[in-house]
Amino acid sequence: KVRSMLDISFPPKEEDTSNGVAPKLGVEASIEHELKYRVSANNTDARPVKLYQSVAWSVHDRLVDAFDQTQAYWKEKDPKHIYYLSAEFLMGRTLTNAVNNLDLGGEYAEALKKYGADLETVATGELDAALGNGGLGRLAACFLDSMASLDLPGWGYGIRYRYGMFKQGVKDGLQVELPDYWLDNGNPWEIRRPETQFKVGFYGSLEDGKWVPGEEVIAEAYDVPIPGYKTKTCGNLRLWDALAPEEFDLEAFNAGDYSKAVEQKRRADGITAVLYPNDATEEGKELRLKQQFFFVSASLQDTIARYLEQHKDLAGLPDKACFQMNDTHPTIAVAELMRLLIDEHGLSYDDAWAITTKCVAYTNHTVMPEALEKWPVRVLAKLLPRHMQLIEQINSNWLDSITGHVTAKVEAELAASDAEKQKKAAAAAEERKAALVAAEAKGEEALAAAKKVVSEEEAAEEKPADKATLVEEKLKTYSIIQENQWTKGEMLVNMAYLAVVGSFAVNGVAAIHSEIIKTDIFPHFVEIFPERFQNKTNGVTLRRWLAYCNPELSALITEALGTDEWVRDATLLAKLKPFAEDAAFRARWREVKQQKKKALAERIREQTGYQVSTEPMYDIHVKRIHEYKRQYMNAISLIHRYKVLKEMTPEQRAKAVPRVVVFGGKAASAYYMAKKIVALILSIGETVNNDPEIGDLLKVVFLPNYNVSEAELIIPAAEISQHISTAGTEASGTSNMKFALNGALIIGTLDGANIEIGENTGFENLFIFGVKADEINKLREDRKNFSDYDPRYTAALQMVSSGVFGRPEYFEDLVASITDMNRGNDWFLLANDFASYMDAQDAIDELYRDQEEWTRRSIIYTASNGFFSSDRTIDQYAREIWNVQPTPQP
Ligand code: GLS
Repeated sequence: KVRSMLDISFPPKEEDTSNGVAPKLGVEASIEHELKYRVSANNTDARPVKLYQSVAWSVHDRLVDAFDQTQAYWKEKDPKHIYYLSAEFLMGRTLTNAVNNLDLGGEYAEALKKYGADLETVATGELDAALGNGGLGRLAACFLDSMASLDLPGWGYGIRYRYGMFKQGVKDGLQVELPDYWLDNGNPWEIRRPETQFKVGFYGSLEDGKWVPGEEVIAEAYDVPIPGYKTKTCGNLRLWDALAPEEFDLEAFNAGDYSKAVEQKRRADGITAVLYPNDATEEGKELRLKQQFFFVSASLQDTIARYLEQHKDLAGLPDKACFQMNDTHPTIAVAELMRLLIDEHGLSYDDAWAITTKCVAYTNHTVMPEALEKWPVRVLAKLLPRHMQLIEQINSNWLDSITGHVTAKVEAELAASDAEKQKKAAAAAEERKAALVAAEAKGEEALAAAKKVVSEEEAAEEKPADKATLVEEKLKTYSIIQENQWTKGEMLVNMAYLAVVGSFAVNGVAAIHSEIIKTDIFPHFVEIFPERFQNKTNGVTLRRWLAYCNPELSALITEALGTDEWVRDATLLAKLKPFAEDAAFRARWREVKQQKKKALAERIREQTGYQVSTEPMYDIHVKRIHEYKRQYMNAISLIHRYKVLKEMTPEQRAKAVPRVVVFGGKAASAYYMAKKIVALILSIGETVNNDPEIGDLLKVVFLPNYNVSEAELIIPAAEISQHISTAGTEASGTSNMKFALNGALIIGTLDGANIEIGENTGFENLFIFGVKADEINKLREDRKNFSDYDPRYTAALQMVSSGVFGRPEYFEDLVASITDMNRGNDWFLLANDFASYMDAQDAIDELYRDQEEWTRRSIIYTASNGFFSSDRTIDQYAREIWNVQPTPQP
């Protein structure tokens, strides 16, 4: 008898079902085992990286244990799950976080002594997993950590991009983009699941109402275990890779056509190749939609398949699953869930709609028009014909359902204006009558002329508006499918509208933002379902963003509070407040900051060659480069600062407050102005940092390749941090929270979460400046006649234009974008805010002279901002949107 694989019993019949090496080998032995067998480090000189890999694999095994146990437990208990659908998860490094969340820090530190290494150094062998652009993707990563730490049954679902966010380099004073080979050294943090695959179709046609895709790819799962903090719970991030259904076309190969033979594979590879391809071209657009549909379809199929393993009736799906759509990127989920329920599982349209709208919720993360996705109907209909058909049906049902409401609204408006109009019309008719009587008295000819005038007037008189037309016009503003306002005749699907109609909850990410989406983006939807709109102010995980990135400060906090419970319960940080008044404690607080500044100074030297002192104030401005975030305004202020320092006498200079100003952030490769802003900062640095007259009084550093790991180094070193977006533009911001928790003071506008940070910390402790969100529209209107330029501002721009920082022609259109009425006209209102920004900067210098008061405030910041723990945010989502319960293992 030939034995088959099926004869092998699994799990092993003996009592040992403990899964692998971890429980059998202690930490030290497991590292040794991995070093020798898994990464084969003998006889190679790549031992430092191999040591990281071995440690990572050793931790991996322990994670797998926690993961298997959690998932088995949840399967048995069958609680409702939250599925967080996101095109981005900006995870950064995993090692330190995993070891500490598993509470194995001590054991690993001990084991590594043998190699003369510490965990911190070994951790630098890991490449960042940069599967996200910035705040939105990092928020998703923080949320996963909090979900697991709160024992909430939840998975993330996303895409396993082979190339993450590009690496940023600097060459000849400009940003250059390099590919991010993050999987190069293998990835110990993922588990490939060839047994979990789903087909995802594209293109094709509808035959007898049924979709026959013209192209199919296979989605294959990779699981990334997400350990909660000091709990047995280990959640999951499931990322999809795309495979060709037939990797290799043998027929084509035999016919001599090698390139055709691998064509399918090439096409499948393209889908998961790179994070957010360039959006500017048609091909790019289609590929992005393909990515979105690819991961959404696989995730929904996967969830439904697991549900059906344990349940028969899909009507119960909303009791077991909630899909949170992270921005509009996964919005096609609304149509795909409908398709799966109707076409694959035989439900009626109405039943499917009832289920969908109980399962799906939507978070809006931006009010910037260019980021609110609208897909051309043409593109959608070609790539996903069945989905386009469903969207049309959803839209038509939606418009039908509100026609009554809209008609009543039109009638009310008409009634209001009718009375007024009738009065006017009656008066006009009287006048005309009088004119005819007067003309008649003058004879035949005059009467004929008057009659002509009257009939012309009557014809020109405003006809009562046609109600039906008004209703039709108004309905268009609610429609999911709309005409492109720029390209007449092109129809677009407004994905945000589809998301609102298809979801049972819609939320913004900070209090002000959640108001703005109600008043400016979706006001007409608020009329229909006011209860759907909520706020969930963002948060950050205190594990990564305080406990692990700043162990020195954490130790001090723990010592003061007499417990490290604050890592789990951030409200306890409030108990630090009295320590702000303790001079000895303040001295120790400063010592920690000094240590972190030293580490950053070392990094700056390594990356840029600039030697910076650790004495000056560390002033940090790190985030994606964007006009609305106004790094440019900061740059202009630094030119002014430089000019002032140059003009000072030596006595005056001796009294100046020295600063090291650090910028970091990537400009999207196709974002013309953002790249020029990077270049300007680099040029200012080049001039200022090499000016012997200036010395340590001012250094302007652009630290390349800002990413999660750099942030972990930079944020603890900050003394002041800048969050200076034009009011009303930054939905929330999350680095502001990280800086505040690490005791950096904030200079900022009344925008996003700055406002709530101010409320918690006391506005008097922040440096707030600038116009308010509700003034913006009028100020933009007034820009046409703006002339009130601050002379410091004009002089600084003059220095750019005259070439003080080199390449004046290159910076010409950057300057024009904020000075020329016809070329941008300062859309983000730098000129309006500059003077108050400078006042705030002066106040910062003044306060820094008083180190005791400065440190006091720094402690207050940490003590006041526990609210911004993502545990609090996730707890609110779980209670107020998801209805998902903590399910810890006993
Ligand atoms: C963003 C916003 O711009 C940020 O203000 C916000 O903090 C973040 C997370 O909610 O989402 N939206 C976006 O498209 N990218 C972001 O970082």
